[in-house]
Amino acid sequence: LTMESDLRRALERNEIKVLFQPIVRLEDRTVAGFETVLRWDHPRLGRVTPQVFLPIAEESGLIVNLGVFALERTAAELAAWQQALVVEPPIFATVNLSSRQLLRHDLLHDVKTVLARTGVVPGSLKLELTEGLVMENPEYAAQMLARIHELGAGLCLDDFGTGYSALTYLQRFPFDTIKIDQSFVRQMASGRSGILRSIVRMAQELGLEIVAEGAESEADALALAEIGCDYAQGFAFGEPMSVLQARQLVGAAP
Ligand code: G
Ligand code: G
Ligand code: MN
Ligand code: NA
Repeated sequence: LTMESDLRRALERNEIKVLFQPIVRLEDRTVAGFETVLRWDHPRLGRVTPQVFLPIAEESGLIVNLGVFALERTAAELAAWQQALVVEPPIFATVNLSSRQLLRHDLLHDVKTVLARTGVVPGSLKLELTEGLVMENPEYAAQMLARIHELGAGLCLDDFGTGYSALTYLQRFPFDTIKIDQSFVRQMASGRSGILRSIVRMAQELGLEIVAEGAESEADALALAEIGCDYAQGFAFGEPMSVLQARQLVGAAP
C-alpha cells in the first residue's frame, strides 16, 4: 500500500522516466526507431523496474496515467526528431500497452489527442501489445485495434511466438509489425533456427515488418539479417537509454 501511494505521487514528482531502446535496421545498421520503456526512480528504493510497479499500477488504475504519460512523452520526442531531421522513412517509436489500457474506451481518445497535438508522421508512433493481451478478449481487441489503426497509429505484436500464435489472428488484426521473442534468438544462437525461419517467412508473406528482440552479439545480428529480419533490438545495439542519449544517437541533440 505504501508503494501504491508512492506511485500515485511519482508522476508529479518527476520520478517516472521514459527510456528509449534503439531498434536498428539490419541492412545498414542505422537506427530506425526505438521502443520506450518506463523506469521509476524511487527516492528510497532506487530504480524500480516495470515488473515491480506495473502490477501495482494495473491493480490501482494508475496505469491509465502512466500510459498517457508514456504515450505523450514518446510522441513529443518523436515529433521533435521528425522536425529536426530529414530521414526517409522517418524514425518510429513503439509504446507498450497493458491490458487495462486496451480495455479502456478512452484509449482511442488518448491516442487521437496525442497524434493531433504532436503531429507525428502517421504510422510512426506504434502501440506494442502482446498476443496474450489481444487474446484476453479477441472480439473487443479486434474492434479497438481497427479503430486505433484508423486513427493512424501503427501496431506491433510483441513477444511473437510465445503465446497462442494463432496465425489467423495476424490477418484479423491490423498489425504492421511483429516483434519476435528473444527466446527464438537464443535458440538460433544455439543452432536451432527452424521456427525463427518459418516465422520470418510467414511474416514476409503477410507483408509485416519484422523486429527481432534480444540481439546480444554481432553474430546474432549477422544471423538475423541472413534469415531476413528487417530490424533488431538488443544489447548488441544498446540498452534502454535516457532521452538525452537517444537524441545524441539520432543526431537531434541541441
Ligand atoms: O524494460 P523492461 O524489459 O524491464 O520491461 C519489462 C516489461 O515491462 C516489458 O514486458 C514491457 O513490455 C513492460 N513495460 C515497459 N514499459 C511499459 C509501459 O510504458 N507500459 C506498459 N504497459 N508496459 C511497459
Ligand atoms: O516484454 P518486452 O519485450 O516489452 O520487454 C523488453 C525488455 O527486454 C526491456 O525491458 C529490455 O530491458 C529487455 N531487453 C532488451 N534487449 C535485451 C537483450 O538483448 N537481452 C536481454 N536479455 N534482454 C533485453
Ligand atoms: Mn515490448
Ligand atoms: Na518483447
